[in-house]
Amino acid sequence: MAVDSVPVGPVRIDSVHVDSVVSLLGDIQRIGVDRVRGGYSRPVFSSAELDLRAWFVGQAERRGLDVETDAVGTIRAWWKPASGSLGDAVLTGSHLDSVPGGGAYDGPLGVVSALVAVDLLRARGVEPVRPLVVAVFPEEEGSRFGVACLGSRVLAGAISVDRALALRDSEGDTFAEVLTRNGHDPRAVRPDTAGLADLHAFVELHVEQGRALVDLDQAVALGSSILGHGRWRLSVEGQGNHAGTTLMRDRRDPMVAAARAVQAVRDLARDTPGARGTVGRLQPVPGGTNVIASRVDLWIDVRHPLDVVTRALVERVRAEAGTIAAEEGCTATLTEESFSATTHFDPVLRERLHRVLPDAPVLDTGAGHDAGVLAAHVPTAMLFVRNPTGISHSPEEYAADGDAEAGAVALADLLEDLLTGESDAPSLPRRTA
Ligand code: HGY
Ligand code: MN
Ligand code: MN
Repeated sequence: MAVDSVPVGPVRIDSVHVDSVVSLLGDIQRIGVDRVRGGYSRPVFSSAELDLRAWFVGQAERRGLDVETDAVGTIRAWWKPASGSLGDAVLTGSHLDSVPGGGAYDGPLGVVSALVAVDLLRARGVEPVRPLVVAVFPEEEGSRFGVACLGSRVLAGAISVDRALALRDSEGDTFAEVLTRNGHDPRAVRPDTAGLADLHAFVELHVEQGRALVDLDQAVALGSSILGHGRWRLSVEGQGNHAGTTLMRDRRDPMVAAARAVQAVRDLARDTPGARGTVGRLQPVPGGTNVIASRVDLWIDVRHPLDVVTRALVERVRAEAGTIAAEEGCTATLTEESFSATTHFDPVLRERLHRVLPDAPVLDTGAGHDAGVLAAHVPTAMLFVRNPTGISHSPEEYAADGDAEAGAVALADLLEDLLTGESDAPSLPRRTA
């Protein structure tokens, strides 16, 4: 395991150009800035995310990687070994799309660190015996089409192609239409579980979205599991009307029922140990200041280590929302939009990687990732980088320069072990497709 000095700013090591995470993040720091919310808004296939994609392809091609983009918009940049098959590849990477008003690191840190890891491996003179693929997954946040990890779910067969292509954004455009508009052929969209099963391993680096590494005073950690999580849409129907001419006793105001439902989500989740319940998005129709809404849609994010508890909590929300709606003269319909079971990362791979990074703590996470979806088909691991604020999905998300560079070095260490196969670790379990 080579331990590099941690370069900040591009340097040349033995005639190899080694970028730094800080300089590459600096390249993209003006793309997708959201002047209203603060932070970044980079929905998949928006002009901002397209600019980030183009930037990534340029960086990959500058490194001599062979770049391809599949029908669902997953970019793969290949570092192919001098000889040998393209099978048994090691996958790394993350996503470039963001939540509305998101931070600078959620997604891009994993993509940028993978590019720097390629530089570091080359500067070390590493000769991979198997390919390395740096991937950018589309729509990890589900901010445009409502389903998180949409691209990796399609690849893993975790969502039907028909349902994925029919998903609509807030403008009413389907995923199929947006793919077509961006030069992809929706008819070519299909799962690729065989391709996933052929991978040697997947390691995703991600900024930590909590404070554990701050409290542990460590720069990086390995991941153990991802909390099960799901998204449900609650639609409350009432009677739209005029704010001035409608007496209070005559109202069936879905906004009031929705507000009570938000409180109910908080109360029920707070009363369920280990649960998290969030309403981060609420949309009245038509949404006028002087208009009693006819309908209010709100989206509920519920998470818990035990999927059965998540489901039971959601059923209590459904019952409570129904009661509240009836009391307000409204109706309420709760629809599941996506669900990811609690995922435990591959213990054999994690033990092998822990031998490479013996000081790295092992952390679970409450945040979903493409790694959580692919883990069903590929031996998968995550590498977290310290976030001093512990805040994420916010402009306050942060990674100190030294930690960001240390994360890329740690990723290079892990990839070196996986790419050269010189570890004495037992071989990874092979998955059936
Ligand atoms: O929602 C999540 O946990 C992830 O950031 N998509
Ligand atoms: Mn996120
Ligand atoms: Mn993320």
